[in-house]
Amino acid sequence: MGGNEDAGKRAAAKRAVAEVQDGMLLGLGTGTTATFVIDELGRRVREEGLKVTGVPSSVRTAEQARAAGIPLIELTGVPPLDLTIDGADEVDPHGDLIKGGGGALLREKLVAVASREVLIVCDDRKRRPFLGAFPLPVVVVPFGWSSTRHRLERFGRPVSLRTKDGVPFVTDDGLYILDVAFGRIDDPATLEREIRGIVGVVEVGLFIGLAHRVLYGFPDGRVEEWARGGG
Ligand code: A5P
Repeated sequence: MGGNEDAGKRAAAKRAVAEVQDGMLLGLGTGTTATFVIDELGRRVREEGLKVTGVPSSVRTAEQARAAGIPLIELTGVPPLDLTIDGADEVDPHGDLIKGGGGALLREKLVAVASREVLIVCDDRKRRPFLGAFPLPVVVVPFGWSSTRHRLERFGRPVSLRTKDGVPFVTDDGLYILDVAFGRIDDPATLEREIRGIVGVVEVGLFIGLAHRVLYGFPDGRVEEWARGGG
């Protein structure tokens, strides 16, 4: 954490917001990088008169966006969102992601799948040769959560209930999160299907094939772009 990492996040966020055009319906992600996105978007709304409408992926993001002067609506899917800008915890060479470190992965995925384009912004250090060093967040129903945890343990990896201040962390939708320390995930698409098939699991923080582009920010302000299907 710290200044260098923030500089990379801020550079990627600024580059992403520069692409936003008048009239866009925008998905707004959650997390520290998304915070920089909302700051910059709010600045453009206030100073340049940019006209956009945001669809927030968390209560936290909604509060920040509202305070920044960005008009908001809830997710309906009709019409589709023009663009979603969100962060990630890890990105692999295929543009597949682990998300959910901030606990908002369910709403983030709902917003992402309702978008024509998903643009990921992150510090360059989130770029990984494979996914899984970051514990994989799995959203579960509180009822019977420890029984769900036993079923997740069949993958042979440590599973822990996410807590905050000594009590279970509760998502905006009243759900719990189990973090699974895979270490290395060789086949994220198959793993996503297998985990989602477990009774009690609502969603998993693997975002496969959802990101269209990724902007990697560096501490010196440089930004590198990865695009799906690009050279
Ligand atoms: C929130 O649930 C997450 O998916 C975030 O997008 C992700 O954890 C990245 O967070 P930071 O921007 O804070 O690193």
